[in-house]
Amino acid sequence: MVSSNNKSGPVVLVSRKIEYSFPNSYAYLSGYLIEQGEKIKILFRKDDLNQLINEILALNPLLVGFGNLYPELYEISQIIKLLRSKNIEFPVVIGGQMVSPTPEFAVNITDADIGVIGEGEIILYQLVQALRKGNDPITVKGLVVRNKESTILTGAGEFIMDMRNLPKIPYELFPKEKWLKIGRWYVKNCPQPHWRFADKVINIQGGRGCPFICNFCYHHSIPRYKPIKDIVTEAKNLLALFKANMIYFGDDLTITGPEKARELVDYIKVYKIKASFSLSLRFDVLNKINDELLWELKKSGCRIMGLGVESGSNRILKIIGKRITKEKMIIDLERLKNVGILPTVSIMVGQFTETKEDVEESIEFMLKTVRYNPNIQYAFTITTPFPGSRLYEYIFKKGLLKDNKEFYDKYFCSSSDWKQVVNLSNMSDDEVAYYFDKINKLYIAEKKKMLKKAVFKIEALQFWFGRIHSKIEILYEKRKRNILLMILSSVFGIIYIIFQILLEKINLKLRGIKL
Ligand code: B12
Ligand code: SF4
Repeated sequence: MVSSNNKSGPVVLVSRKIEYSFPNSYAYLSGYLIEQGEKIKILFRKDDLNQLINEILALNPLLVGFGNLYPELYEISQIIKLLRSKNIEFPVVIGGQMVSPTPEFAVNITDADIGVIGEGEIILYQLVQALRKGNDPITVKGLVVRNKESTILTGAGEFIMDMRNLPKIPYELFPKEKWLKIGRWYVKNCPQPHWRFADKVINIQGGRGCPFICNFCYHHSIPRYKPIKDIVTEAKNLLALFKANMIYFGDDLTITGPEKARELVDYIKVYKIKASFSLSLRFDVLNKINDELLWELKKSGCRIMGLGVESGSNRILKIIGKRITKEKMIIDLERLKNVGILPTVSIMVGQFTETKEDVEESIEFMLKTVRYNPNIQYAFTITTPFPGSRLYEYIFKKGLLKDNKEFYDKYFCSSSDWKQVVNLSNMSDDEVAYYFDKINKLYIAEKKKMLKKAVFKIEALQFWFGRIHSKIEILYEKRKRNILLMILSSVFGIIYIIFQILLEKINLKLRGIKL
């Protein structure tokens, strides 16, 4: 039986490093456990894994938890390997998207004792209670448990049905210098007009699950939404608490139709919110929002709209399950340009049965929209059939891969983010790579044609200046007592801020974006 020898120890959860997004999963997990009176410690993964292991051991935890997205699976298995070499006396628990669709595989490949399937708040709490009382974890629903001889699935677990009952997020556990000033992260890593240097961004989750089933996507739970009024109230409180200027509605569930967009605009007015916001939307929803309401969204603060184009071929859009045509998407992107909302969009190459002609249509789509609005921010990916998606099922049905392990080996055989794991298209591997490269290059070339040269020079300056700033900060962190470095760091810090703000202003002007 899986048990813990530290029955009164804290629950230790090890999150990924915070970079450009707030870790919602760990925020809600810890919030729920704290509301139940549990002791929680959140650690963040670091480059020095031995130091991380020592920190975990020093806490004598009841259990240690890791997890979240599939790309983290390998690194987490390496951390668990190191932990195991210390003969630990507490269970290792994993959870998140990397576990839920393939639970038995995930615990076996990582050598974890227990996997939490689906939403973790209630299940993890029930597991914590069982471990504290010395009960067998197999009595808790929603788990996969590895006993010596077998792997046991304990059945469907409980989740929070009413989104109004989501726990309060214990922000004090998540260092705000890491997640609040996201504008600074963008300037240092990929300067773009969408995000501003001085942005302080709060993250609002509008719901969970999704009623659609795009063929590349996975959801472990049914769709549920928070009332718009609650979302806006939460935003108002957080904006005040963190003196933030921007709201990030990260999931495309916040606005499910024009009536929700209307509610959002109205509540923003009622609560007198003076902040910018980024909204994620499906194109079929944007299509139903008329021009007048779109203007109102813009006036109420909508600066960025995140949308998934995915393909410029109507045939592929149908296969994905997008319920929209390229013609309608082009009109919608033009409408966004007309009201001054900055779109961020994605296109994938290598979709199921995709041909060269389909990708050429995506390229044409991209070129047309960039010509109309060179401030569109595109991201291109190679289709990856992540576990849980319809495409993942397909690769085994069609015998393209043998099993979960083969997918894992192929996914983790290179560290590059943009690689082809399985070819689902009607193109050869080389052709997929060629077209992926082609769309990326043509995008950059078209932007260069459409925007003034100075824009690129300024963004390069912003980027390099940011890198130098990071280097000085690291140097200072290492030798905090060195007075000369302290003076250098603070003088440079002030010049840095002034310089970045100035560069940004010029850049936005050159791009024709009003502040
Ligand atoms: C916001 C978001 C992001 C953000 C932040 C992700 C993050 N790590 O927080 C960013 C933009 C960084 C991102 C990036 C990617 N994402 Co993303 N993302 C999302 C999105 C829209 C919301 C996630 C979220 O915040 N959910 C809210 C929280 C509360 O839910 P949760 O994360 O599922 O956590 C719950 C449970 O999973 C569980 N749990 C999670 N972790 C743990 C740990 C323990 C110990 C336990 C017990 C339980 C547990 O309990 C939590 C609370 O209930 C989802 C879609 C969705 N609506 O879920 C896709 C989604 C998670 N992303 C996905 C993917 C594929 C990616 C990328 C790989 C895309 C890419 N090709 O680059 C990258 C990977 C980045 C990386 N290096 O890991 C897939 C995952 C598919 C899969 N089977 O793994 C999803 C489901 C969307 C999809 N297309 O299918 N993503
Ligand atoms: S891609 Fe977006 S709309 Fe499609 S299923 Fe996933 S979350 Fe839902």
